[in-house]
Amino acid sequence: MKGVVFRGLEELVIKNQGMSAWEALLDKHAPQNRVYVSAQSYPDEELFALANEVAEILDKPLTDVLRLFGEYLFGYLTERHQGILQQFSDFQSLILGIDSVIHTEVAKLYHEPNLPTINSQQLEDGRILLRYSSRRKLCFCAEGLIYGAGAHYGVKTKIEHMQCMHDGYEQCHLLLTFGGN
Ligand code: MNH
Ligand code: ZN
Repeated sequence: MKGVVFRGLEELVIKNQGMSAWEALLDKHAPQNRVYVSAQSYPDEELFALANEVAEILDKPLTDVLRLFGEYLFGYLTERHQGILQQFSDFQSLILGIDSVIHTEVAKLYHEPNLPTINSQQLEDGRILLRYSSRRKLCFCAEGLIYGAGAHYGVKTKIEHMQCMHDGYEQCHLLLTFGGN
């Protein structure tokens, strides 16, 4: 996972729990003197260990923590890549462009990123079936990113996790229903 993702988590933890909480997390789950550089890659296990401990501290399910993190991450990433966000005029076109535009752009900007495969299919206006697959099974983080995008455009979004890799399926199916402002 790229450092930019760790830095998003770092910012979120420091905002909510303070610097010393973050340092304690690093002490426990990262090598000594770890500094996350956005463009560099770090072990996925390190992110999972950090997220797991945050879940324990907050006494919340890991899924909730990943969803909250994803929601925050959307703003964090788009602030740092404004050119990417500018290509979309609304929520629907952004969701339809995650794979073909956003992650294609990411693949040009970052050296060997580990990206999920996402296929967004419009069913009708206001409904998209999003198929997600990744070795990292970060579908709850994907949910959060989608909520973050909805918040950005002021669009109310409902996500139904119809099937999930965590239940043994090859891909997750997220049914998005959205509309209104
Ligand atoms: Mn995107 C990683 C989903 C928008 C840049 N993205 C991930 C991951 C998920 C994901 C899930 C975690 C890796 C995995 O599952 O294997 N991303 C989304 C979704 C949206 C999205 C559902 C929109 C909604 N992503 C964006 C935007 C940007 C971006 C917008 C940048 C402007 N994503 C990234 C980067 C990574 C990533 C960078 C990290 C890649 C890596 O660590 O190698
Ligand atoms: Zn899932």
